[in-house]
Amino acid sequence: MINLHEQARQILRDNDKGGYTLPTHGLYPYQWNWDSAFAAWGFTTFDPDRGWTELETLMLGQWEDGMIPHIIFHQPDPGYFPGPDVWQGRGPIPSSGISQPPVAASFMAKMLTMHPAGEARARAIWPKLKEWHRWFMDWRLDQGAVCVTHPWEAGRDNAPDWDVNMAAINADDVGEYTRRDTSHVDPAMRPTKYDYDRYIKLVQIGVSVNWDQEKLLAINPFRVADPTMTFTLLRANRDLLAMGRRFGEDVSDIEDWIKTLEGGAETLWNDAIGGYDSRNAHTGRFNGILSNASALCWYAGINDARALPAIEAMLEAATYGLASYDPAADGFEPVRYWRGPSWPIMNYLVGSGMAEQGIDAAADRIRADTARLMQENGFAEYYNPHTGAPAGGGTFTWTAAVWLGWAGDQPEKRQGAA
Ligand code: 9WN
Repeated sequence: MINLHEQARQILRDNDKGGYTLPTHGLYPYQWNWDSAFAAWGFTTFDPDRGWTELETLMLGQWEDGMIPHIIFHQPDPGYFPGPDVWQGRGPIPSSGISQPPVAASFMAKMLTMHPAGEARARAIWPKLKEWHRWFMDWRLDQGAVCVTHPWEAGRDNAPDWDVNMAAINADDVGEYTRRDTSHVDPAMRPTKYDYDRYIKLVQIGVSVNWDQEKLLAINPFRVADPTMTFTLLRANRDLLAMGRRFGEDVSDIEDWIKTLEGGAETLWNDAIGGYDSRNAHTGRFNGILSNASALCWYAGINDARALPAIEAMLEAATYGLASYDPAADGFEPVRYWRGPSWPIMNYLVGSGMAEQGIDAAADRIRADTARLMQENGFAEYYNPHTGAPAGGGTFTWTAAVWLGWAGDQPEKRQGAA
């Protein structure tokens, strides 16, 4: 029998660029923020020293204002667009100008439990994470919920959540550019040109004010309060708080952030869909989208019985984990990126959160389904939630990490053995 653990470890080693890990070769040739946090956790299952290094390298990209960028361009690579010349980030290392879901503190907490000897390294990283969280609290709140200022910031790039706000962006003058992603992956599995024109336009808007957050607040046409960001930051602050207490740090502002975010999370509840929704911060209107991010409330420590029926229905409507978009909704596309596929990383965040909150049946199912995806189809970026067919990039770092840290852990239990 093929040893999936060894395969997963080999993927991490092969994607290791020495200090940071690529999501996958070719398609994503740089360090991505939330991918890196998953990679750090995955490495810690067999090489803790390398796991800590991953987080330390991520911190090296931190901007003076506290932001940790979504991509750090350690070495130029023509295989990805848009690269450092387009982004013109103003950090210590060339980078993008936006951030990504702040899961790093939560993975650091896990790593500390797995490898207590790493405490000195965790203590050195902790203040940097705190400044990053403060940056979100200073610049990204709408009624206490966390906003994204670019679809790439949520990590759910072409999710239907953004459609209304994207339609309000005029990208007529975006200019000529050549995409690279569609030379690596089937275009049917990627965002459309319409989407890319707007992604690039938003980058140009950020560059026009040198990524000054105050100026961007006034001119950015895209601002969406998002469950991914709100729930991951809430969870990350809880983990940061617990570690801060243990390290004897001043945590009073983190306690306040948690209260603010709990209030903000409640403002994302949309009765009309029976779920947590994204909200256009410019108009105050809900987007009416039930997604896998709607199911992150448990991960954030909010055990909300109101949210369960719709998520259970989404699980019933798919065969392999939680679809990224409600399979019953108009516009569901089973292989197009964040408009339908099942993503192991989201399955992990949702499934582990449910398990912590005692939602056992759904949690066990998500975990078993996620394991089957990898057992049957290897370590892909995402998968068709009906057939399990692999999609997007292959030999994917964070998928391998999810196997090592969660889905592939205790397989005998999942298979129903005593
Ligand atoms: C843009 C690396 C990243 C993930 C995102 C995923 C995808 C990038 C892209 O790949 O986004 O950031 O070029 O499509 O949507 O969540 O971090 O794996």
